[in-house]
Amino acid sequence: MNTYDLLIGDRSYSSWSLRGWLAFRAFGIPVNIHTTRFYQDGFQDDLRPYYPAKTVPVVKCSDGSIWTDSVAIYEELHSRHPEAGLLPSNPVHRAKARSLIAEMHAGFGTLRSDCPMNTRTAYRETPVSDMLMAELARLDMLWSDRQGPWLCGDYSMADAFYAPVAARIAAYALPVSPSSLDYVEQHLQHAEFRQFRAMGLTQEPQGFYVRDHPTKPWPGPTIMNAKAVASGPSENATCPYSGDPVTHFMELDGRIFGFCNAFCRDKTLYDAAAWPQFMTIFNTRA
Ligand SMILES: N[C@@H](CCC(=O)N[C@@H](CS)C(=O)NCC(=O)O)C(=O)O
Repeated sequence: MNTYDLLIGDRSYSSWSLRGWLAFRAFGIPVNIHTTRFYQDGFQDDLRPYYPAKTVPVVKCSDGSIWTDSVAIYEELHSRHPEAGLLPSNPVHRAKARSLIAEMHAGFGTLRSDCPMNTRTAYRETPVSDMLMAELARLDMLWSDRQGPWLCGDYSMADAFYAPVAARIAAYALPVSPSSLDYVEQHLQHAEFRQFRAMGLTQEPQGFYVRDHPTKPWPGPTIMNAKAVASGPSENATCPYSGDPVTHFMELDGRIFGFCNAFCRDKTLYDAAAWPQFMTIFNTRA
């Protein structure tokens, strides 16, 4: 059985990384995650083991192959794990999913450059050029014909490719149809999207992505009000994620929970309800 190493960029900002990460994590395919940061000296060093990759996401498979692009990543995973459901099994829906993915991968340049993904901040309003308006109208058209809450039946890679677009519409308060707003809301509620965002919040912000528009709270689901605390004891002796002994602590609802390191604690702190492993402990009274 092959193993996979996935290198991604800043979780708050790297839209292509979100797609690559969802290709594994939204479909239950095990993967070792490695993180790099843009605009820092280490970026080229971090990419070197993935030669000839120039960008993230990139996958190194234990068979020696390197997958250097988000489309290559999900297509290769789909070929190797056809049962995982990255693409719909219905041929008509599958063709539609591939068309939607291709259009996203090759297009929407104005949306991408005017409104870079930033899941740390939401703006009350954003100036919208005619070119951006035309791309939003195209999204309204593409998203209006959905098979249920998601684009092509069950959640598929078509949805994963549009997850960063949904994040942009939410963050920049972009004008789209009520039906498109429902679809955006689906993404904001999606557990894996919420997990990726929560992990991003554990990292230092990068000033490059900040825009000078009036801000508002992130429009996703209400976050449970947890806070880090210096010491235990906690209700749980072992980390909900690793099973290792607890060393870092969090208070929620007047109760103390423990984790094996600061990252496990903080990703929970930023959106506890997004993590089924934690919620299993939370929903079991000690
Ligand atoms: N076509 C690539 C695009 C990937 C891409 O542009 N990644 C950005 C981050 S979202 C990146 O690595 N930028 C760093 C750079 O260009 O130096 C894909 O789909 O994977």
